[in-house]
Amino acid sequence: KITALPDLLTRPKARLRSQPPKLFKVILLNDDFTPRDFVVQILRQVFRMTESEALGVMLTAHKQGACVVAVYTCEVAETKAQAANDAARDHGYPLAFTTEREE
Ligand code: NFA
Repeated sequence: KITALPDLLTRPKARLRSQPPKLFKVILLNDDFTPRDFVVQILRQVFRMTESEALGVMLTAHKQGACVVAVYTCEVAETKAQAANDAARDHGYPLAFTTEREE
């Protein structure tokens, strides 16, 4: 029985310690048109937030102009931002999420 295959062969997602994944922030941008409840709904559905977490992020973006929603690996950040932007467009709202490399 083989017991000593390297991680990279037995676990496709394993990474060398010397190459941690690059992280990306998903950022929620304020606008004057998207209803607050819709923003909260998207944050809950796409970013799996609780009601109070979503309310806090929505209100911070509303007051400050933008708010970091969460930090993910590149592919997850891009996919979630795209899903949220698509849902907003489907409903005719200008709501926008962007991604930014985490330093
Ligand atoms: N500013 C929007 C409003 O007053 C709510 C909103 C918050 C939109 C956060 C986008 C992001 N209806």
